[in-house]
Amino acid sequence: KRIAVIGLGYIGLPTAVVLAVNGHDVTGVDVKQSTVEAINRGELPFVEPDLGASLTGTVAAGKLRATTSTPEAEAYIVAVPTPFKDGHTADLSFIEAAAKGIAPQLRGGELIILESTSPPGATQHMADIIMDERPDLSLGGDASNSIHVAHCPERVLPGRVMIELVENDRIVGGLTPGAAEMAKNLYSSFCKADIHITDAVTAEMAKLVENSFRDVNIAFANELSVIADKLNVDVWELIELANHHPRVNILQPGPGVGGHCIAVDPWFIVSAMPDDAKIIRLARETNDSKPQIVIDKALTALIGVESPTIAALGLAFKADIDDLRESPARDIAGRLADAIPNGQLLAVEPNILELPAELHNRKNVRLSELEPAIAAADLILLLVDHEEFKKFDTDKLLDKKVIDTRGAWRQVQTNAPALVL
Ligand code: SAJ
Repeated sequence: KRIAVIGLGYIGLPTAVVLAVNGHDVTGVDVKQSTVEAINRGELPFVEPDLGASLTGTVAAGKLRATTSTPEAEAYIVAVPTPFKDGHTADLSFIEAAAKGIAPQLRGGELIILESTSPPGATQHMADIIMDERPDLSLGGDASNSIHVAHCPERVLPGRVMIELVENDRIVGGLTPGAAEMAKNLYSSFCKADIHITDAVTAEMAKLVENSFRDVNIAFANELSVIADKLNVDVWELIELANHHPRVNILQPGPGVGGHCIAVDPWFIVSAMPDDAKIIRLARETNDSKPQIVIDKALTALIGVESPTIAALGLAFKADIDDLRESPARDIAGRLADAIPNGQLLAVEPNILELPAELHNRKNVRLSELEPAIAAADLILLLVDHEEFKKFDTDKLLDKKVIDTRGAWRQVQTNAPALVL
């Protein structure tokens, strides 16, 4: 099939490559000239394991090319960003722009799939825009001027995209049953797992609900951590014990929830249904309040220390990755540094070579190795449970103040009792 993939980011580009590897004739479309040029040279514009070689191969074989304008195709896959605008509402302008680019190319018979994570109703909205531009077409049905629109959310984990694109189950929601069938056929050309068919709004909600489920469950653990702290109870022991019950499975508390999915997607439900999505909203607020709780705890531990040194261990949004986007650890490090103008913050992040600009530009923040940071610190604040930190010899912490937000060092018995949060 001739397929156009609109948006060549961390979902669109791997999808374009996988389609090309599986024999389709693929054109990638992106507004960014430098991305288009890199792809046409067979080069990856970002890091993703196993993607580079397939990209180079499919470009060299003439199965994949990139351009800045939408071509004629039999199927279109829209994988553009849906950021926030005005607080926590989804900005659909990139989807709208993609729809306006596709509309003039249509002749009837085409399949248009929205992959971007979207609030309920976005697929219909995209179809409405196309139909406004092209009143000569009809939505669904068997006529020769019919177009077919579906939603197929991505659910891959960055770092494992090339594996999960092939191995994860997919959900395909059609605006019409015919559109869902057509989308299922297209995805089954590369997806080896089950493809489940539903309507478009259910598919939109499925993606948002998966991430909200995780967010709500992490919020429960984070709330427990605050309650347990006040009761002088070790929250990790508490959760471990409760989880021995056959129907209980509590997640892990931490310094907050980061990344660009779990901390974002629940808001799309809340802003669509503000009066009804009460638990989902409270979970978001609970998780977002955790960085300030960690900061307060750290500053309390440092009362009386004239010019304190804090070792902040980890800046990434979760363990063993280099991704600092929407990271609570990074947020905490910056705000803590501001709160100790006479002190210094030694940031330890083994997965990066230099600090992000906003930390680098603060005079009292430095990137440090683990051992010297711990030796110099008045307070050790463990923010991410990276492997390096977990295997650190905790005997070296015995006379230190420690706040372990991840429960990685639960066994530490320090003279100044560990402040476990
Ligand atoms: N976290 C906790 N406690 C836990 C688990 C996670 O505090 O018990 C924190 C992490 O430290 C991190 C955040 O939550 O800051 C999110 O991490 P994650 O590993 O739960 O998820 P992501 O954001 O890397 O990827 C998620 C995945 N969704 C689900 O597991 C339901 C992934 O499958 C999705 O494809 C991805 O979001 C996405 O693109 O939506």
